Amino acid sequence: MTAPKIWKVSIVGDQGVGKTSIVKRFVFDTFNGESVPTEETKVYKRKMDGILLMIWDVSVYDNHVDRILSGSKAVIIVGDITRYGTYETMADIARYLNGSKNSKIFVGNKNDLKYRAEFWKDELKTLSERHNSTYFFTSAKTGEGINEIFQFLTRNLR
Ligand SMILES: Nc1nc2c(ncn2[C@@H]2O[C@H](COP(=O)(O)OP(=O)(O)OP(=O)(O)O)[C@@H](O)[C@H]2O)c(=O)[nH]1
Ligand SMILES: [Mg+2]
Repeated sequence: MTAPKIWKVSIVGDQGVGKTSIVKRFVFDTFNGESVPTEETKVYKRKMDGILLMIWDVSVYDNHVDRILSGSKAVIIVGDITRYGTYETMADIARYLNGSKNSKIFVGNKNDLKYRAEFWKDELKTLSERHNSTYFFTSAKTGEGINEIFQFLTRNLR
């Protein structure tokens, strides 16, 4: 018998971009419109494609960012497409992580509100190309694109 693969994946981004909502949609297939700031980093689990994903929902208040990100197979960097400032934060985080081994995936969340978008494909394309990576649009509200992020990880990373 081979040992199960266990991967740590961290999800980061500005306050309120929908990190917790994305994780809860993926793990429990639920969405509640409530806004409860994540004060402490929390780990969720789900198995996919034979890999146990340990998903770290990183609190913006966490002071141990290096510890959190170290050992992450991938870092999902999320922005809220209705707030341009959250895109700038995505770029800052990606720059900060440059040189680290973890793969970066860029996510524009709240795609159900795309009529209010302040950034879109051009910006995410630029950012993901700069970091040899890829991007997805998601909506934790409708579920659009959520499984695709994690499927991409399990199928493309080894
Ligand atoms: N319309 C819409 N609202 C969303 C979506 N994802 C999250 N939200 C809402 O945005 C707000 C913030 O979502 P959270 O999941 O708490 O965001 P977060 O990034 O975990 O926030 P912090 O933990 O405070 O950093 C909540 O009111 C959510 O219901 C989405 O895809 N569409
Ligand atoms: Mg949260």
